[in-house]
Amino acid sequence: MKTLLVTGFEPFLKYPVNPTQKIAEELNGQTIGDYKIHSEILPVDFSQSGDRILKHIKEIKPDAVLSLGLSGGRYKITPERIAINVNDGAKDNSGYAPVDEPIVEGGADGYFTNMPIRKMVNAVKGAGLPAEISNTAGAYLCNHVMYQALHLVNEERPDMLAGFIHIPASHELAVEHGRVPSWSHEDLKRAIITCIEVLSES
Ligand code: PCA
Repeated sequence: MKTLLVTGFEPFLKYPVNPTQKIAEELNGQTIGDYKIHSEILPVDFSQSGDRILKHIKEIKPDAVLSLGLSGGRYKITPERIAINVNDGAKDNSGYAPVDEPIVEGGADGYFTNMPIRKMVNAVKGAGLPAEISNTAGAYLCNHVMYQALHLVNEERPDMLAGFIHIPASHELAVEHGRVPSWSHEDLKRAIITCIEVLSES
């Protein structure tokens, strides 16, 4: 049996609910294919989230780490292709808004995920749910944790798989927020389970 670390994020900015938190919490302890899942929730905080994901990886020693983030306004499941070495964006939950900062001083400009994202997209579509590869994870916290995990892969853990999936809002969030396209929690979770099944098979 292999171990998969799944991470979700806490609520942030104008989103009082983060659907990735509920998905991660519900998957915790489950077995999907060859993977036993261990979930953790990350803070939306530039000074903490990177250290937290690296600490979880060091403690849990997963074979793969799949991070989930909300992208309010997207209407498909979007596995991310690349993480870039930039922190730039709106205030995090501690009120800090970086401008054009490197995540890792002297680190690679970017890292491609080593997860089978094309197969994931095809499998999610095959399950009847909309999906496409995204070519930008932005420069906010989602890109930040994806970069941190892939930097570790490239520096120390070449055998570990690391990737990131942005998901649309859930109906629960859309009801609170008022103006964002949304999916049911069940469909969001089914899409993520489908991606984990692909990981297990490849
Ligand atoms: N989405 C944000 C950070 C936390 C989350 O769920 C992002 O896309 O960077």
